[in-house]
Amino acid sequence: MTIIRFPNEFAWGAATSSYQIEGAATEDGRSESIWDRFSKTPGKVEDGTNGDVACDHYHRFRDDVALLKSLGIKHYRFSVAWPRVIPTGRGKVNQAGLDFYGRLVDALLEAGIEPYVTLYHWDLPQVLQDEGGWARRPTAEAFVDYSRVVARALGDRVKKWITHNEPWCASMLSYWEGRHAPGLKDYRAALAASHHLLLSHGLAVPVIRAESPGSEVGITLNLTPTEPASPSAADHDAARHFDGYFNRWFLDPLFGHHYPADMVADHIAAGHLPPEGFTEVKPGDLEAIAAKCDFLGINYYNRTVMRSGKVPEAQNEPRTVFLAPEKEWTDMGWEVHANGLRDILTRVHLEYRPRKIYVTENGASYATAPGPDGRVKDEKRLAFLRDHFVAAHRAMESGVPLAGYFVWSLMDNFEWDRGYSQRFGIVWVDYKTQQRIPKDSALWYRGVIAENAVSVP
Ligand code: IFM
Repeated sequence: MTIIRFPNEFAWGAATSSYQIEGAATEDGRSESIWDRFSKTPGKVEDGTNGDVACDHYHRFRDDVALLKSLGIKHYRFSVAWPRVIPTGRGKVNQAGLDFYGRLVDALLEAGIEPYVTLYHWDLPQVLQDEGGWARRPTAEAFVDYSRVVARALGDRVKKWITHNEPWCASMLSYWEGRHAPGLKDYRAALAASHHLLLSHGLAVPVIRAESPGSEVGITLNLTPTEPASPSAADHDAARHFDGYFNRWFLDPLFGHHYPADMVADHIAAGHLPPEGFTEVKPGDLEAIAAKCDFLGINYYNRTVMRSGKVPEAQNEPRTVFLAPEKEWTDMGWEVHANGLRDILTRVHLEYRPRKIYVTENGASYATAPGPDGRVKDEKRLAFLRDHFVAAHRAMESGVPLAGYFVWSLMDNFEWDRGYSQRFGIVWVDYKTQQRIPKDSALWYRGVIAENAVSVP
């Protein structure tokens, strides 16, 4: 056994998001979000389900806080639902909705758990989508006002803020690939959405700091190390393009480097942008987006290996291939590749130099259910997490300023277009009874946190 120790102040946590766990979709004045609309549109969610009830966390949050405490988890990342706080998108605040988060934060603090609040994890009020959503600039302005309201209400107690979760998903996956709400397939709109998401982040950073003195503010990106499937020039170019589409399109402007020129050229050539370029970008926008943050959140799930050539069924022109055999894929069909975490952390550190990094999500979907003894023996998830913790530690050894790690997810929940068919939780949720059962991975994680170390056979 090798024992790998983490720094004393390392933040071990777990993460969730509002639409995926809260339920209570119409309670206390919450309005419709784009995910309510999308999930209730036939054919959009694999198993035809939605987040109306989900894990019923809205009613059971005190038990869930007790669960976190019993697992020794001292850092908890959750998101605030915009349609609860400002049901009309902008304007009047719904105090009942806001109060829910005040109660949650108080319960966490009382249990000795630090809250990390994500302001936007995809549940845009539908009323704003009706105006064009993130494809339109006024949504960015509305986000800044909403951020001010939440930071003002919680900012005395919350000291870690994440503006957005995975803007790639909120733009490209949602407006171009059409797989997430609002389900559009319009590249121009996706590019506009990406810009307005980033702009809203940059404009919100100083507002949050002003409302929540002494707090740390950052943004979370989902990143994937990208490599060519072969040494051919065509595969290299496919990898360059995908890296630009997924990683650099967001990293570069956030760290003051403008949108990547090769990608702007590709988009103009493909007709996704007009010959004049990215006209949504107005004077001052890039300076705003590059607002200095206290940390960068990175969500890592898998690497991407690119093979050139168009695939008719994919929106995404070049083909993504997995090099590992199928037995090393999770139930999502994602390859297990722990070293990719070390690679992406090291790359971001060397190329962009964020002050501090958190892994704000990492985890795996495996369906492992309770056995006759009620125990959930999710060995694959445990091994997945262990190997990724080790990969993160290797990155720290080479200088990456990694401050914490949030397992995705605290509990099984609504996995977007895959519905309840995918289980990412370290805690099993029985959706009929709402019973929670910590899986073996959760019990093992409790030991990791207690020891602040990972034992590797
Ligand atoms: O469930 C999602 C989460 O909402 C955002 N990051 C990826 C997870 C797994 O797909």
